[in-house]
Amino acid sequence: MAPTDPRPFAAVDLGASSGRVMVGRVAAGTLDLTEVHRFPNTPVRVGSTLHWDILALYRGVLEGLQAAGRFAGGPPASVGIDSWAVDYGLLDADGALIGNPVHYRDGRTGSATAKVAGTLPPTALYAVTGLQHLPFNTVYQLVAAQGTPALAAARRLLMIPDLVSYWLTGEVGTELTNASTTQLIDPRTRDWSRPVADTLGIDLSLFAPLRRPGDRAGQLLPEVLTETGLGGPVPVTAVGSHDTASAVVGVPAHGDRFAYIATGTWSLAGLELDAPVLTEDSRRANFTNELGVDGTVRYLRNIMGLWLLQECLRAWESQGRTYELDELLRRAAESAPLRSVVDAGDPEFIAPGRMPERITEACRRTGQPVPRDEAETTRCVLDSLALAHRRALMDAQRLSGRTVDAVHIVGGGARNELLCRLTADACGLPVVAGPAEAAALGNVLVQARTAGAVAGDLSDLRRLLCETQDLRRHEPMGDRRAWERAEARIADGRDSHRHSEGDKDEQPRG
Ligand code: LFR
Repeated sequence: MAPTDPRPFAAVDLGASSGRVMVGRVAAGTLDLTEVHRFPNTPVRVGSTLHWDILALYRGVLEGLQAAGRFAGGPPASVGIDSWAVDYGLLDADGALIGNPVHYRDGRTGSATAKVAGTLPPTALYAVTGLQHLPFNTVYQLVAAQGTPALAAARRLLMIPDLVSYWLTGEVGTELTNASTTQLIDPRTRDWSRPVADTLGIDLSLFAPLRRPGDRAGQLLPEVLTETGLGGPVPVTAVGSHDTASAVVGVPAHGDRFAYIATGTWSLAGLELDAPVLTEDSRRANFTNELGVDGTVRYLRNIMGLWLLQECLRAWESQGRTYELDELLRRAAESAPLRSVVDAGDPEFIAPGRMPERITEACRRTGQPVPRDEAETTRCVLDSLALAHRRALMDAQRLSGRTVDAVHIVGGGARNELLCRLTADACGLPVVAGPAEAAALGNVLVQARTAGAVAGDLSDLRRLLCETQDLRRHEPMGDRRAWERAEARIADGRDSHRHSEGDKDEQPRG
């Protein structure tokens, strides 16, 4: 093989609604990505607890690696794994999984947030970890699990991508970008915060040693090679195993005057910084400082994202009304703009179920007209997301002192032209849409750099994306004052909601 021949890398990318295995072929000037296997990720409620069906996902990974080998005509040069964050599996003394990992949308952390706030005030927790308050952060899950037989029997805790990596290689490790979503890492030292763990009674020895994106994470076990039909040896490389970390590597930006929105189930809207912002203003605005690839910080806020629409579609389907997304989006585009908007940062939308009704209730509560049909509900969701994108990017610039000239929308939402157009209009900035598979591309690029198929820093990797990926540009249009007025409606609604809730544990909301 000539040194410049593209080499195949397999990216396992597990999302909240589906998993996929992609093969990326990489060389200087070349970056092609092909999906070789996609499988559903269907959570299962057992009793009152919502679980991930982790073995079904692992089967999908094995089938995907087999498909990758067939597609590439031989074993991939390496495998990398990324997934959603915060969730974990527990292993017993024999290394066997104890129970199915619990889904972050499960309600078990209900009282743990107040318990943690009572032990370690939110201000102190933020000053050390810089993580936004989300009720499902690993810290809250672990405090909720304290006293359970499962946690008592646990000898190891592996985050979801690290668990898959362990099953593939037999080796344990805790990849740093995902570890930073536990709320147990200090983003200044990029290491565990022992004071936070000790104060909350969390045993840090449960975690395997930290590894960084680009580190070697082992080799596929002989039984995995047999199962997948791959000839060995096949190395597994640690990538930005938090899908959002990989997605941000996959942002096709020039320079540093850009914002990104990684869209999918969530919208993760923010900036890439060199150092964390740990101020009290930042905490109040509920901004997070997650760790990124190559020493970067992902300064962003979680926004409910297309989950709102996915849940509406699911609710309508269960009532026998199935819609084609394209048709719904076309009708939404023709619906009256900004008729009613909801706060797409409100944690009240985290749990599954009854989404159209919950959106209607939120409109009613804030004195706005309720959506009259599915197209108006869809428009309300997209207007609300665009407004939340605007709010997050304005806050991120104000709080960090970094200003931007363009917004990159990557991930599944980059295919949603209406969402991209509304975001450009709301932000008053050009939006560059694509690539939709940014997480898999970021995953592949970090592996390819470790293997020597490409070289350079993030800006070099991004240059390759700019040269090879199809991107669409949306210039901002329309009257920005309409968005300001809609924002005022949200702010009023939020204040009155806060007062009626009594601002229970003084946790911020984005
Ligand atoms: C996106 C994501 C977000 C994280 C959420 C829960 O897939 O990883 O970054 O906040 O899922 O893990």
